[in-house]
Amino acid sequence: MPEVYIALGSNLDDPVRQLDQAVAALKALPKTHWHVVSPYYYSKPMGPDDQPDYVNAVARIDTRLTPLALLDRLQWIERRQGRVRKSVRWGPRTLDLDLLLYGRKRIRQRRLIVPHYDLAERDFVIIPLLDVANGDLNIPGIGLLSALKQKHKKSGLVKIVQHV
Ligand code: ROI
Repeated sequence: MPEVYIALGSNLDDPVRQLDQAVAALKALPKTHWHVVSPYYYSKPMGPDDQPDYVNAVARIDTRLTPLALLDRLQWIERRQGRVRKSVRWGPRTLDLDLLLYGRKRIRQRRLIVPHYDLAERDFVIIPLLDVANGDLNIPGIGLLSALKQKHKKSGLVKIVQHV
């Protein structure tokens, strides 16, 4: 089964709860083996800064769902958690689930670009990805994950300490 990484983000309506709920939904996906979710991080919004800080994380699963079947499932989870697609680009959202990597596949379709087009530039993706993937993960078209580490070393991300 391909190794699949999914980015989670939320900045509305109790973001930590949104991510907890999304993790539960990912764990319940059919044809899928759950691995792990990274720690959650607070991050400053990329895009318009008149919106709340985000909570971000990255999850790893193995799945036999095809990329588009998985995308359908992710969008269904987003909608169920109150995601409304607005005209404002990069506006706030209750839940964002981005398919970052699907094994070694490169996908360029109207609905889906994998690896995620902006993955390497986003500290709120790379930092949690480093928590759950090996540095020797080779990202198609980009290269070794470990090579991106330096670039995001001084990120402003703040790890959320989990109270168990
Ligand atoms: N900014 C942060 N920090 N985290 C996100 O998950 C996020 N998601 C987005 C945009 C609006 C680009 N900005 C973000 O979609």
